Amino acid sequence: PQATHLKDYLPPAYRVTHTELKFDLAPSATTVTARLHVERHPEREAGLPLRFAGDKLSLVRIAVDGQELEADEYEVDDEGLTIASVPERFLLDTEVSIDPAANTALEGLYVSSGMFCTQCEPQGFRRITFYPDRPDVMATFSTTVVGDKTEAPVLLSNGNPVESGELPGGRHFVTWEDPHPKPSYLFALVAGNLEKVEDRFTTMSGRDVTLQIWVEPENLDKTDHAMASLKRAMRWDEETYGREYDLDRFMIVAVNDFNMGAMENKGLNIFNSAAVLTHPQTATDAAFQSVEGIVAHEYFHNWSGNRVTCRDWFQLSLKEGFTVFRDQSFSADVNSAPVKRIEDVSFFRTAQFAEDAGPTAHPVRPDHYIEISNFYTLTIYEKGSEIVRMLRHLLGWETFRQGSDLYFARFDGQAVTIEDFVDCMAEVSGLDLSQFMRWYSQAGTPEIDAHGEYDYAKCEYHLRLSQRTPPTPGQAEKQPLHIPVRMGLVGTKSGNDMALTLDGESLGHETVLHLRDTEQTYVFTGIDEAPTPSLLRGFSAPVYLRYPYSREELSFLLTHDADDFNRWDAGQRLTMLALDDLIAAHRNGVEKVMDSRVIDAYRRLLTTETDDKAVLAEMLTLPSEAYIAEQQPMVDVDAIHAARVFVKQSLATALRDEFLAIHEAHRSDEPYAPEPDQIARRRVKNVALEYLMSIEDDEGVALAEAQVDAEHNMTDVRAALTMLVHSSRSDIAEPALKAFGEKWAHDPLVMNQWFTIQVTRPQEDVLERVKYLMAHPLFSLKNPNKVRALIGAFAAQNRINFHRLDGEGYRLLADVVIELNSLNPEIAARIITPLTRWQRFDEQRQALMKAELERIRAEELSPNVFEMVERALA
Ligand code: DPP
Ligand code: ZN
Repeated sequence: PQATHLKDYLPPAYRVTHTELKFDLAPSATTVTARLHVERHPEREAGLPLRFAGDKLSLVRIAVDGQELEADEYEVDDEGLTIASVPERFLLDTEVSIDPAANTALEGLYVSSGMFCTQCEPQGFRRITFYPDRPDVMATFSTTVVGDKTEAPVLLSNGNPVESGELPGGRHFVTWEDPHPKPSYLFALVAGNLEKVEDRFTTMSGRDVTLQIWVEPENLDKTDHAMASLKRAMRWDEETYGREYDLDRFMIVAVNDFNMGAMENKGLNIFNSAAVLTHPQTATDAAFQSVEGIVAHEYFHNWSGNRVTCRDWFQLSLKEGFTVFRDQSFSADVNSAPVKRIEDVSFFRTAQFAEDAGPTAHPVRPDHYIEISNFYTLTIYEKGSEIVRMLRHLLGWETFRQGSDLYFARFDGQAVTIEDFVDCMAEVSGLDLSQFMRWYSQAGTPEIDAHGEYDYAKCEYHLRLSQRTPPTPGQAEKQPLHIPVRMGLVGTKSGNDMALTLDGESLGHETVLHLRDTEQTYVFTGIDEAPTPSLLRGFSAPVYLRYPYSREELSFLLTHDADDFNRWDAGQRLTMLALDDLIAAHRNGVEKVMDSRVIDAYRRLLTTETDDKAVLAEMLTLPSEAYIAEQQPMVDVDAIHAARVFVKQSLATALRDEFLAIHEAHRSDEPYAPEPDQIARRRVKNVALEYLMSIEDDEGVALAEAQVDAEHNMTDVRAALTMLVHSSRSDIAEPALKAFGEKWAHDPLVMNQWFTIQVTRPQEDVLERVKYLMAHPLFSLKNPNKVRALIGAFAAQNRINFHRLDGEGYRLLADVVIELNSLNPEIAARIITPLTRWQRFDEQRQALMKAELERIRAEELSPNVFEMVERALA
């Protein structure tokens, strides 16, 4: 497979301004008739051949301006259609036949649970018809869908329905018109036996919009939360960004087999059922919150993505980074803002840092790719969002909003670049953002080293910051970045932020330092007591920050830092120092001793009254094994696991009564609601129970068992059942697991949780369980959610067993990758990720992981898996 390079970008030779489609649906032989209004692109020369993409299409008929083409006038190969000579402006008519039932890749038109649906981003449309399948070709669409009246009573596409009727042979049709020009990746079609829940929304200018969520009939009771989230998101986007919805209806459809979370097709969002369906008995709080965020994300794309889209796929973060930033801000506004930030950063520092440090590291705007589907990554999405967040902080909200308004006004209906976005921000603010643009082109996580010195005699505090970005594949040399470092100095006696004066300028109690050079020193004057610095507040830039904090300083910040995020971070750092010692002790075979300062800090947390339960729950949560691993130079999975278990058990033993009291204080029988306060209480309660269960305390076990039996809501049931299944109390766990499995056998989303609970058990025999469950009648490699719930969860969350020294965990994953490579290349290329991170482990594991990668490489590979393996072994 060939790489595509950003530097080679050219506009297409021919573009399409209007697209008329007709689908005659049948599972194994659907006919797609297309009439494309084609013209030469004004920026390209005349007389070029026409080249449209097409993949797995059987061409039945082709005509230019009504004239059927002779066999020697065109050519069809594996990647598309070529016509040697075409007029400046013409109609292209084609008819192709496709096989949706055989489409297990889930790109283009496919059948899921008996229903037709599409996924076209990034390059699925070329599996539907011959087309310039690239985001800079924007056309209006008119789509007629013809289907069987009983099998597909509902026929949906983008825009507004303009005509419908009966046809002979028990068939019917609906014609849809989408007046907004759009690229092919936003095309959607759904047909099947669906039912809808309907609501209304009045926009800020008073227009009435019909909102519909389409689901399989048995899921009608699981749409309330998505609908409420949609209305909140629509209002929020009006109030916060001044963005109004622009069609008469907005539809969401839930689909069981889906590669992504959801897709922002114009007016017809298609969702993975896991990202839309919720019910207190079937979905956890985390699932409720994730649905809220994803519904908002896809809705926000209507402006940041659809009205203004990407010129080419290298600009993917233009829409994704900005939209993730928008959905994170929305979730922060409607839930606990500090907790949203803590959760996002903790995920970011675990997963994106790992990506940035590994062989698949790439810039937020990559400069080449083999398979663009491989670039729907944490770097493009989450690091892209962090960059937009930095812009928001550099400009201030008001100016940032002006920049956003300018961007939408100037580029409405166009396909643009990341420069276009950043230039709007520079224009409204007058800031020079040229150095800032390096964030988009340089891969790798920058490291900041900070050193502070207090000069008693002069009442000065000297803060020295230096930055360095490590080399990444293809980028040996790095330039310094423009890094905003939000900070304060906390008075050691008062515990308050001190007044900051820098170069004679008074800056208030908190400021943002602009680190631009490799090294800079800041001299704060009038500092009359030794301060403890609180740096990178709110994680103001996506960097590693190193500062040689003592444990006393961290305990101090944990209590006194005015920034909630940094208070949490101080706790994490304190725990990390203890974990480092314990990891070393485990490796050296010496006795482990618990740091009493960590116990004291936890005791204070457990016994001090706090209003913010959500933050408390975060503070009580230990860093995950994956997070701890990211902090180590070389990952020792067994030592990390043992050290973390030791900390958990030591805290549970020392603070048993406090944990019991906290659990008791946060119990409640009120009816379930997915509201921040209730969610926080359940979190605190279940975190406390987890500590008690780590020592299998009798009272803790009884509480867990009772919580499963009570069946009050899925959050509590899943948490307690997981603790039991992961404990040694199989006498209680096995019957509970069995009952759960029987009760929910009909609900795939619940059964996925049942798979995950089992494959994440720390017990050594879990691999047998994974294999057994893969043969379970409810498991299928063809369903991406099941693959993620079983294989993905095992590889990512069960680190000690995935990394077994006999290599059996690696072998299992490689077998799955090989099978998925032909079924669903996109999912295969994602699920392989843990194997690509071999560099971080000891030699023995490195050899085992590389051997599996080599075994995969010997297969006949899809471009997706080929690219991942090549990068991993480069
Ligand atoms: N559906 C994916 C998302 O919304 C890709 N656009 O991020
Ligand atoms: Zn998106």
